[in-house]
Amino acid sequence: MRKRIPKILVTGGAGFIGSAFVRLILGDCRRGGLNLPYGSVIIADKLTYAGDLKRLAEVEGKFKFYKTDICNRKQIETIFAREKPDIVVHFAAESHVDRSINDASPFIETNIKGTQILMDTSRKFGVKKFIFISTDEVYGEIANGKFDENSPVKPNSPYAASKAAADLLAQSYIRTYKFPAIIIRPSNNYGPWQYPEKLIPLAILKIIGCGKVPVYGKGLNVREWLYVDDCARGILAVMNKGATGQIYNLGSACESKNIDTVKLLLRTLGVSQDRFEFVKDRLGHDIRYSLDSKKLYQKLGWRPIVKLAQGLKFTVDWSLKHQGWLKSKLGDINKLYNK
Ligand code: NAD
Ligand code: TDX
Repeated sequence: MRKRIPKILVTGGAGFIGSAFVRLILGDCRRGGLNLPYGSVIIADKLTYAGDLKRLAEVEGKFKFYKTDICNRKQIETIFAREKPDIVVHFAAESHVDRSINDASPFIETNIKGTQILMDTSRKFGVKKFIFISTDEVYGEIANGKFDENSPVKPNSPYAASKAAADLLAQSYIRTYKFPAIIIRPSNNYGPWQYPEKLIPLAILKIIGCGKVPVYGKGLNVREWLYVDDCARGILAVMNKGATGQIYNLGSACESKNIDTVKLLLRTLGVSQDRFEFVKDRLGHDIRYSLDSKKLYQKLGWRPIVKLAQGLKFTVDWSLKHQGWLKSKLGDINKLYNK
């Protein structure tokens, strides 16, 4: 008898990481994809400023799309009643720390309330696996050493606090209802199609526009950089082989100070090393994130493939070919950073 193909509902599938995951699962098996047939991938996305269907152009016609707000319980229940998903992969979120510092409200709504509504609806309709995309930021900062999955949650920004609240709510549903959730905590992603509010695409956009890259403080903050396609493969490994009720860190172990990341990026772009400026620091700026991802490496056999220098090269090549897309976000970015 042929195995039934599971139906996968992806929230935030028009976003940066969600779209990479959708392109992977709808893509070629030889490239690690699942080549899923039409009808088995359903995307629910509000198409906020951060959502863009252009990211899905290469798999157009291969997925069903619902423009919806995850905070709208009625609409979400209607979608679940119609589609009866087996698996939910939940990416949808407000994702930018600087915006959360300007106004936490949409973060509380989407990241906390939206996650609650999705989990309630998943329980009601008997979803078999609910993958929640959390973040390394739930742990807060760490000057030395690494966070493993048992480290306490101590978020610092309003964004991180909203993600930690949702992460803890998922843990409470696991314990209380035996809810079949799996929590993934990825480190900083970068790569094609990232919205140019985040450091790497913002820096590229500045250089394309003949400006300088704004580096917060003295550029000493450390991030663990994960190429987005590696992240998508990690999430797929968890979806296929992860145990429900578990938490998995998803990091690259590739740490870099912001100033070094920016200088490497400037080299990759082939421009002078002085095309950056130190600017006012972010409020409450976390000094360093660092994940121990042994659990995922050892139990699920996932490994990141793309090293930072190579990933930046891919990202720069892609950006130079997609300058029109990056520049189309310039008005919004200027508004965000009050230019
Ligand atoms: P993104 O901002 O690029 O995309 C978010 C997507 O969610 C967009 O398509 C947006 O339209 C959609 N969305 C927002 N609010 C919604 C709502 N109320 N209802 C329905 N859809 C809504 O984000 P990303 O960088 O792709 O991040 C995806 C997930 O991964 C998020 O949960 C984020 O917290 C997490 N994460 C991101 C990173 C990173 O480095 N980008 C690292 C760790 C974890
Ligand atoms: O202009 C800038 N200059 C600068 O120095 C910007 C936008 C950022 N930075 C610094 C702040 C951080 O130390 O660069 C680092 C990276 O900043 P972001 O790209 O804004 O990412 P970060 O704040 O680290 O959060 C990211 O990683 C975890 C994602 O945005 C989150 O969604 C994810 O959960």
